Amino acid sequence: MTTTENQANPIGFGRMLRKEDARFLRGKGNYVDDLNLPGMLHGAVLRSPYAHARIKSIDISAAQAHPKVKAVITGEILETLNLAWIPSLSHDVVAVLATDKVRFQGQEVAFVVAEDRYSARDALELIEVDYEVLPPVVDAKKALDKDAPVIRDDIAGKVDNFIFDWESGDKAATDEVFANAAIVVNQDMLYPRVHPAPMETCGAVAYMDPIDQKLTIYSTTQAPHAHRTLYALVAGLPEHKLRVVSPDIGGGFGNKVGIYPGYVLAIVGSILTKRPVKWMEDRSENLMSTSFARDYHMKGSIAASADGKILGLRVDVLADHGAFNNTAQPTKFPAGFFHVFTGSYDLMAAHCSVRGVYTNKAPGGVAYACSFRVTEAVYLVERMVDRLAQELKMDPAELRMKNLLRPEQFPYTSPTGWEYDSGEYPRALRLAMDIAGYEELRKEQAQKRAKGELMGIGISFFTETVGAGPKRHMDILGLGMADGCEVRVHPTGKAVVRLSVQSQGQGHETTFAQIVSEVTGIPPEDIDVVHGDTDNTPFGLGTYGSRSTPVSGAAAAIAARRVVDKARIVASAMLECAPEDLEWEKGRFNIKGDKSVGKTMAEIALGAHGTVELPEGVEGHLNAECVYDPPNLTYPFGAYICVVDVDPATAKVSVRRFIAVDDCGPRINPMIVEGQVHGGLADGVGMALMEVIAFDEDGNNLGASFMDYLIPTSLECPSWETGATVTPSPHHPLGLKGVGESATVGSPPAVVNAVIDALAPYGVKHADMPLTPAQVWQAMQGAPYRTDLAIQ
Ligand code: MCN
Ligand code: CUN
Repeated sequence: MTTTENQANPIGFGRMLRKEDARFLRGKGNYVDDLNLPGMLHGAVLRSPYAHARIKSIDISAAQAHPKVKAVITGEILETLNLAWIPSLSHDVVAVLATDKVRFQGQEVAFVVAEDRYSARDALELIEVDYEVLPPVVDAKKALDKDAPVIRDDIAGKVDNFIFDWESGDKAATDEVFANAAIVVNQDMLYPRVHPAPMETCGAVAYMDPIDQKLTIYSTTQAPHAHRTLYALVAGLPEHKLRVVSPDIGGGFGNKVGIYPGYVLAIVGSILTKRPVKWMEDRSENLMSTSFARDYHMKGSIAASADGKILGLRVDVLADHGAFNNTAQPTKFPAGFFHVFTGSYDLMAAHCSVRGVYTNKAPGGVAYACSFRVTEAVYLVERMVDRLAQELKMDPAELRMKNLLRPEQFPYTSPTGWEYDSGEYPRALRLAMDIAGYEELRKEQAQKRAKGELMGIGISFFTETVGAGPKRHMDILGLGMADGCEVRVHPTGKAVVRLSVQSQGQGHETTFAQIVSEVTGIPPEDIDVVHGDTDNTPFGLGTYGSRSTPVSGAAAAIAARRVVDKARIVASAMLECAPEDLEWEKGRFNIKGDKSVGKTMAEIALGAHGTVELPEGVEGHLNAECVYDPPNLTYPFGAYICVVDVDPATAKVSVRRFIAVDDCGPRINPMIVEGQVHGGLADGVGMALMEVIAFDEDGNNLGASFMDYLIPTSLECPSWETGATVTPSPHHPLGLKGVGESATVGSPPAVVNAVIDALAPYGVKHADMPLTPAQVWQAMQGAPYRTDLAIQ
């Protein structure tokens, strides 16, 4: 595989400016809210002010009388269409509009369609809802109390807030390992509720064409094909009369995977009014009612020998899923991929159990660059390893080096049954330590500690689990997780690639052109990438779980290879030789041994569309497709080191340095990969230090604006120092692994480990995220200043 580092005109892999930036940098992107169809109406959602209340009555008469209002929709009206409740992605139902009760603050209660956005919002004020307020439960632990109010009394026979019990690993073997271990460390920790908070909120424009009865839904979705099929299945709409378009998307981060009530309401609004209807959330609606992430209460235990060989890992989780179990993950995985929690270590036995509970909070759980809960899994194991290092008084880098899986152990089957494809872990950690100057940093820390200054060094090593399917294991409501790609070379040698996945900022228009370029030799600027439109792209499950490169990227590579295979036959017909007499040189076929006689891809493309006679059974034109069902996930990994300073007077944490070594196999475009990593690292600093969606006892969401939900800016982030190792995936046709969520998954524990390391002189063993000054200050009050606890 060649890599071209030429910015101007590369063929194949290498640094190349993003094609899509030509419009983004000029402010010419085309987002859902930019769409203004003739005659378009505007919808607005009335939301519940209460976390838990019975709806006694809804009076819409005044709103209906508003001169600019065209329709007012309630749950009662949706019931007549059989759309008040829709199936969730995880064996539950979700209310589109509340009928019996509201179950979280911000839940959808009614929908107004009006001539303009302002009138729609004004008319919301005219709707009279008579609520009987009920006691809410926002604490996952209290939700399981016997006398806790039952949130889901819509489910026949439901008498508690319990959703599911699920476990993985060998409990007996783990118990035995723990019983015989020299040292066992226990630690409770919370991964708090956070929100992906994409720059663009969610929205849709729906239009039912009254002539041909075709419904087009422009929406902020990461998975247009899956949405179309689910609309067809749930609403009974004919799928060939449905078109889902996701135009430019201003960040998804998992927030735009599921189907939100607003999308359905825009569709119903258009069907009722026979006009296009736009619905766009505002920021508070996005933060209050769309998919959140985490909310995992974890009880971890780690067992080791006295000299620091990790033997076993155990975790018991209480998973707060909010009012509806609506997490967007492969349907057979109620806890997502959490059971990959043994991480990057070679240990004997492991067991995890997860209990899901309902609370009066917005539903969700899997969003925010999470790889289906690998985020929580990595946090758990990386904090546990650091806790063990603390107890053993061992350097956390040394402890990791001692326990990391070794290259010769791959392919490796984890104690909970995951088959890691490839890895060279110690090399990545060593590289990160070299970039950081780890040993020097420890010396500096010791000197600072002697002066009472608080400096911390935190390490995290993660293994990511990305690229879902294979479809025999993974599906979304029965739709197998495979993806399609079509490559068509035009007569003049330019090409179009049609993808089932959808970019929300990841740069697919560039990297997928580079994949096809790498295989065919056609320059990437001559390859157009089409995505995000079900009428113009092959079926597939969409972009999340960093699956585009592992799955759709493989489909693109294979389709492109099929094009090259066909090009050989066409070239042989043109050159009047046997196909075997030709030799491939990226972008052209030559007669073996004579480079002066050959045909370029452009010549071959013209030939394929021309008059040359092709062998019996070979059709004209130059195109191919592939539906790729991955044989396994890919397992990218990385070693992260964070250096922080904590102000002893104010307890404020400053991230001084952050070193990230990522291994995602070969990099299609190193610049884009670095961008993905930079963004994820900022996410990690945000979650570790400032982001949290908290609730008061009445169930009021305390993070419903960017004044309250803090996200990091460049001021909180250092200049990232990145490095790379390259361990190809043995089963991907180009060796590629995904990377889109790696840094978000891997970085929070590095920051937290650094802060706890800085606080070691205070005897602090753990503090939950976000490590705000208040939180750090509290932790520091636990014990007087001591230097003997410091890891040397
Ligand atoms: N890439 C590469 N070489 C590799 C692997 C990836 O050049 N070896 C490139 C890819 O071609 C792609 C990008 O890196 O352009 C990310 O690829 P991949 O890891 O396959 O992830 P996806 O494209 O499937 O993106 C999804 C992932 C997820 S799940 C979240 S959440 C997230 C993330 O991407 N959301 C994002 N990164 C985001 N970046 C932006 N700007 N916006 C989001 O919403
Ligand atoms: Cu979990 S967030 Mo991404 O998989 O869309």
